[in-house]
Amino acid sequence: QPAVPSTAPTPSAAKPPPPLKRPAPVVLGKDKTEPLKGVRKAMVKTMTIANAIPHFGYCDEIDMTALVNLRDSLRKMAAERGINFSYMPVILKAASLALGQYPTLNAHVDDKCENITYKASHNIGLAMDTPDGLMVPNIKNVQALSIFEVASELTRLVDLGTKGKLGPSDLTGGTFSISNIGSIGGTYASPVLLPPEVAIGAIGKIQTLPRFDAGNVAKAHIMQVSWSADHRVIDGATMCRYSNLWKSYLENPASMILDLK
Ligand code: CAO
Repeated sequence: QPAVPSTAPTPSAAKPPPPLKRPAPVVLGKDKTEPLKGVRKAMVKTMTIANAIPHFGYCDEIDMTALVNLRDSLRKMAAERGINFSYMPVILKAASLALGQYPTLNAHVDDKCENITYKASHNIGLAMDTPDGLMVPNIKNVQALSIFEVASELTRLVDLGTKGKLGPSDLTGGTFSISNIGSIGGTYASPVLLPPEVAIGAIGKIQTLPRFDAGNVAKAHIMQVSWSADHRVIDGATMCRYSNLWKSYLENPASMILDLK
C-alpha cells in the first residue's frame, strides 16, 4: 500500500533557529580583584540610592501584532532616509503621548522627597548595553519630536554608545526611562528607578504566541512590560491607567495619529 503523502512539514524542513551568540569562556585560574571604576562605580552609587526608595511593580502584556505588521514598511521608508527603524521609536513616542495625560509620571522628586517637580520636557532615557557597561542616555523633548526624529536621535545615541562616546549632555536630564531588555531576551523584569525620576518601564522580547481573537485561537505578537514606580509619590492606579493608555497606542498605532502634534 503506498504511503499517504503528509502535508505537514518534516522537522528537517523547519527553519533552524539563529545560532546563539556565546562569549568565549573565561578561565581565570586564580581569583582576581579589581576596583569598580567609571560606569560601574556610577552604577553602584545610583542603584544604592534607588534601592532605598519604596518601589512598586506593575506588569501587563501588549499585543504588538499591528505594529509588527506595520514595521516592515516603516523600516523601508526610514532606511531610504538613512535611519535604522526598530520598535523603540514608536514605543518611546507612545510613552511620551501618554505622559502628556499623566504628568505625575514625568517628574523629579528631591533627595528628601519633600517636593515634586513636574517636568515640562519628556526627556526619555533608554537603558543601553554598551561596551563600557549600562548607560542610560535620554532623548530630549520627545513630546516635540516626530517618530522619525525619535528614530534619528536613537540611531545617534546607539552610535555614540557603541563607540563609548556618550557625553554628559546625553546622559543627564532624563525625566522617565524605558529599558528594552527584550532586544537581548526575556519577558518580565524588575527595573530599578533612576532617581530623581519616579517611573521606569522594562519591555520584554516580542514573541509569537497563541491568543484568542473573536473566540478563535490566532497568532499574535506579544510583548510584556514591567513598570516600577516610586510608591512615595505614585499610586498603582495612576501607573495602571498610564500603562493602559500607552498600551492602547501600541496595540492600535492608528490611534496615535489623532494625538500626534
Ligand atoms: N522584541 C523583539 N525584537 C526586538 C526587540 C524586542 N523587545 N527589541 C529590539 N528588537 C529587534 C529590533 O527590531 C531589531 O530588529 P531588526 O534587525 O529586524 O531591525 C533587532 O532586534 C536589534 O534591535 P536593536 O537592539 O539594535 O535596537 P533597539 O532600538 O530595539 O534597541 C537599545 C536599542 C539601545 C535599547 C538596545 O540595543 C539595548 O542596548 N538593549 C539592552 C538594554 C538593557 O541592557 N537593559 C537592561 C538595563 S538594567 O541593567
